[in-house]
Amino acid sequence: MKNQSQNRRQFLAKTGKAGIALASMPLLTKIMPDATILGSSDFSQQALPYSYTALEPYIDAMTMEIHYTKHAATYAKNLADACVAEKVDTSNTSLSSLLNNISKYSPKMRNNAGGHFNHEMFWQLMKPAPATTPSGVLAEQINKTFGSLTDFQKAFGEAAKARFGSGWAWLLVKADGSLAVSSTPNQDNPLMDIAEVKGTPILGLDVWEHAYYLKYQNKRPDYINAWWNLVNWDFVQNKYQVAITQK
Ligand code: MN3
Repeated sequence: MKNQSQNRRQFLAKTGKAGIALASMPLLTKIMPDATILGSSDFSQQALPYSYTALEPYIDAMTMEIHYTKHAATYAKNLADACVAEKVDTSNTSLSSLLNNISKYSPKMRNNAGGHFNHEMFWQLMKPAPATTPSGVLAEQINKTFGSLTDFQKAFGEAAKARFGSGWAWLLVKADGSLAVSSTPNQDNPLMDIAEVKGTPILGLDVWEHAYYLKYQNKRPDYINAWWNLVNWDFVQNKYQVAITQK
């Protein structure tokens, strides 16, 4: 009898915890089980750090919802499929090391590993307005490399505007620790061994039409200018610190 009642208490404790865990799960993960089937968080879609409306008026709620639940979720799902097909052990491989060796894999892996990495970073490097500015060593390095924050934004904006078709603009830390601006086509990024300019991305802007067309239509430059109001410079600063520490 004692054992039975202990078992019952343990059962209740366990299911009680499970109930709480389920209740506190973000709604988005609940409706997209496919995106979370992989063990390592690097490989699965994480919850958005804010609501779909949080970035308005610069990025509208419908764009955010479609971008996150359709486009980005599909990259995560296709990445999972590619990892199974190409025998990548996701419990034992980091996404960045996969990207470093992407030339050894299929175009499907390249497009979706890049797409997943890029979007996971993109959600985090934005935050609701008001706009902030970089500080500390990152601010110093931006001034040293580009002249000023405005000059950096101009160079980055040019890279974003000049990218023909779909792609990304980047601020990255190169192997020698210096900063550079680049752009990549499609879902490529500077971590890939096939990238023209290689390094660790610390800021990236999605210039695929799906990222801005509902609100800005053909006016990509207006989207780029508005986006500076959303950059989470604390996140970029942290990425920078980690990147230069690892050099
Ligand atoms: Mn996108």
